[in-house]
Amino acid sequence: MICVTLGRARHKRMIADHQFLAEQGAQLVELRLDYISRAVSLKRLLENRFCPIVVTVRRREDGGRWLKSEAERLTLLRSAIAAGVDYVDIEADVASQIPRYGNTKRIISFHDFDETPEDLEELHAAMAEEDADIVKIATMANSFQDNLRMMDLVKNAKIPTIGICMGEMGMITRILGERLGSPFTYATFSKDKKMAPGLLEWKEMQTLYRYSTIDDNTVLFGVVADPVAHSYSPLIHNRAFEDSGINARYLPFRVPKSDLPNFIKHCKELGVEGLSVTIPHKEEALDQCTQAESSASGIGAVNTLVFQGDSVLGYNTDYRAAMDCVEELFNIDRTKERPMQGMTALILGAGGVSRAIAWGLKQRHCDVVIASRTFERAEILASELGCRVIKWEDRHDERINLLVNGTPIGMHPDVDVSPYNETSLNQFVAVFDTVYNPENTLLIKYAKRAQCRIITGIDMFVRQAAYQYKLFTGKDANVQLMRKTIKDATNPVQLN
Ligand code: SKM
Repeated sequence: MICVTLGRARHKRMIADHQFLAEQGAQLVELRLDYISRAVSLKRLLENRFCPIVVTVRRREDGGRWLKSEAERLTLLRSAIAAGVDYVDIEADVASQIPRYGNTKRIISFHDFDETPEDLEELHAAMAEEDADIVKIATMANSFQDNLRMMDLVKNAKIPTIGICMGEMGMITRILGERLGSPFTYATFSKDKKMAPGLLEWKEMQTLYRYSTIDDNTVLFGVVADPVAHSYSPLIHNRAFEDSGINARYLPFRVPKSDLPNFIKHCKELGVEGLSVTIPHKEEALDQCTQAESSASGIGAVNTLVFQGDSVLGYNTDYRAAMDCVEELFNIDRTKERPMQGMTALILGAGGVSRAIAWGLKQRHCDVVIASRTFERAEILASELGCRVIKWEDRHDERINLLVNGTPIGMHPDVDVSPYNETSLNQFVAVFDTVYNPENTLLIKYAKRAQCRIITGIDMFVRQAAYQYKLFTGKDANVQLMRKTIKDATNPVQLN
């Protein structure tokens, strides 16, 4: 079950949104009375019980907005119990002052916005002693280990327990709540109303993660990154799983660089069978592989891990996807030994994606030139792969057949910049922008105007994801659906 948290300053809005949520099928709504700006009228709020409710009056030190006295707050909680609300949220340290009455269930809560305390078990035991029907512990995750400790606590608890790690790093503790045995988890009504760090949107929990149908047989996949919230991988992989009726979910794992080996070690016990890997983990992930395909070793990075028994298999589907795009665009004969001999590509940027594309083009005997805003990085990449290097300022002077943007220049929200001048483009240059959000970057717009042939970031993103899907499930992905899903999400709706 998902409890949708509702915080509104006015009674009228709180009541209207409660009704709306109930009509949309919400099974439980948390009314955050600390959000109400005037004197709270329980009578008005509880007049119509559109669906079961949790009443919460959160103090400021626990992340709430309550400004009045503590005595008034406790009176409000007692009154809510007297009015027979379904659940009341009582902070552990005041629980002894709020007696049980009627059928109202007691959620005994604890919040820590800085860390996940070491003594979680003792904390839980003490909270359970407070005549708790449900124990709710919400703490800040500062490492992936914090999630593991929290999930263990929930799984092994003898009384119904909601254990949440807050922040982007803790998102999985929210998504996997039901599977761990939590009576419910929390979600927000809409994204613009972020009421706690890492809180996901109700609709997202329902339609993207399909929370209530995650069971013990659900196979997990995910993207490991730091940060991770910007990634569109959960969107397209989950849509594809749903479409093909596979009982699998794809989750966002925010893991700091230093935590990656430990995280990979725990994937098996978490039920994770495969991962997409992105910034900043692609190189380190290769070191964690027991076996890697030759292209991944050659590039020095993986973007895909598959766990099989005790083996960690590494792949680089960025490389495969990018080469498919280039070969198709130039109509390259793959049977030729040196299919791109005589062609020159200029790659802007010296990060992971540039490395994968440069390696692929060099394998095909293309002349590759690297330009990066940090000259030293370009030099290192060029010398490792046998490419030429030029200064960033000289990038418009090269005669080229293919321009590849491997920098983030032009990416949302900085959409009004291009890494290359329009005047230097012409119909004889093909332009490949690896930025996928937005698809129509300023560089792609320039390229279209100059009548260049183009490859967009979405072309590449969808292909690399489709390869991953095949590696994860052994089945072909619905590529059309993946493409449509990401296009809909990244291209703003055009109003007349
Ligand atoms: O290589 C991909 C990776 O598989 C997923 C990803 C993302 O989710 O943003 C980006 C690329 O690095």
